[in-house]
Amino acid sequence: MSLLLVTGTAVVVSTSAQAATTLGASAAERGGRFFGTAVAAGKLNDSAYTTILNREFNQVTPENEMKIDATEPNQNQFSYGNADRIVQHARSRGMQVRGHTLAWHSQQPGWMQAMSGTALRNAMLNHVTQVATHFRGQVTWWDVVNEAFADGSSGARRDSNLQRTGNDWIEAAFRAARTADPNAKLCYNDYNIDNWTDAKTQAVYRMVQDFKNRGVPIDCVGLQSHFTGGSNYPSNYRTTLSSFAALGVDVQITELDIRNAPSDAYRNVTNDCLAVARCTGITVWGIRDSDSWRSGENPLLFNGGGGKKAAYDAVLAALNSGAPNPTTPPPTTTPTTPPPGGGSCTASVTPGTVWGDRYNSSVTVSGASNWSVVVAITAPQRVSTTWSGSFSWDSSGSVMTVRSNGSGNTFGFTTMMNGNTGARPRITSCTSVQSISSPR
Ligand code: G2I
Repeated sequence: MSLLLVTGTAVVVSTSAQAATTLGASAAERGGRFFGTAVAAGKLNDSAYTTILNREFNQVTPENEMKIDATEPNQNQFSYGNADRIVQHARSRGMQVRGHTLAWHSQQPGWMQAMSGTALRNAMLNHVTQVATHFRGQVTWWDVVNEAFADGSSGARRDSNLQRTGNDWIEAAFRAARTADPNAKLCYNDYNIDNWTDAKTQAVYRMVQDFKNRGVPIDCVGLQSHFTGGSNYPSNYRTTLSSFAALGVDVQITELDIRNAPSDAYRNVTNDCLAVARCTGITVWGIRDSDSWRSGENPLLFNGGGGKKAAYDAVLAALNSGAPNPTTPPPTTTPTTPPPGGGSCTASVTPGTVWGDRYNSSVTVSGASNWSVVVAITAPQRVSTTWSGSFSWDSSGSVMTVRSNGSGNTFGFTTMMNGNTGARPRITSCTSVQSISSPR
């Protein structure tokens, strides 16, 4: 209960069970998460726009104003006016800022597009250093590198002038950003890395895993999550979020918009983020449908008149029914699949080496020392080699049950692809097994 004084009259208002009424406030109550939006400097004079911005959101990403062509239009001449305006608007209202983006193949100024080799590498590093230094202390997260992987099944880097300076250009950018702003969280950001089984998702996952293993500074992964007709919300989205998080990075949904704004998909995205402790927030890519880069698809939470759409209500309700602030710090590993029946252990898959015809996987179990994990393989793929567990198979040959055999909590196996290069093993359950020698 709290006491609210209104022009001298005491009014008693019950606040104990009152749900938050804005996206940002509700997200903040869910473990200090944020709910943000892309902002265009040119719209900060539109009061209908800023009314919604200031009321609903507690995080802002400049939509275009921190891109390379905006901040360094001529080599070594930096231009921060529009970006500074957005940062000032946000920070004076307690909104956190995501910097977008320091190194990208797109929206390069003409002078940079014309460069290559060592000159381009040095110009890129200088840009990262100068811009991250200018915004030091004002930007919570930086999209250090944006969209560096190719679409499709190759799992390769995207060809670009930056990529042609050498495969290490990404880690070089991250190291330069860390030096320039040691307190900013440094993120890799991309689209089409939402579906866990996509080659692009797996390739980005392996890069982040490699960076963590080698001590390259990386703190977060941004999933843009532009869901169009051809790139729908995938049912394994939560697995993707939790798998990246299990590498020891935060994850954020950074540019969310969904064609025609179906409430179900918006609700699912929100619930998936809330289910993963290290999913620290969601940014939608614009406020009203009319502000969207895909305005013809009406993909946002507010209509052109600034009215709340059904998807807005779905997101706010999902946020409000999420678990409140966790009392314990988020775990560094999160379950790939919630264990059935109330939860006895969790198992997460780490992708291993991939060859032309086969790939390795390892599975780590937490929460039990005697366990039984069921793993589903997609036919015609077949497991050919196993280690560090006791393996048995059902009659289809596609479902294997792995029991602990005293060799630790990680087991592994090799899967022959047999022509299906996309599918990956799925954990269907993890059960803690009572040891016979130690009855309770
Ligand atoms: O393409 C959607 C997004 C994909 N991920 C990275 C984001 O940075 C990207 O944002 C969009 C902006 O929403 C658009 O506003 O990036 C586009 C350019 O790659 C932006 O479009 C540009 C137009 O190309 C320019 O002609 C225009 O002057 O927006 C500029 C400002 O309206």
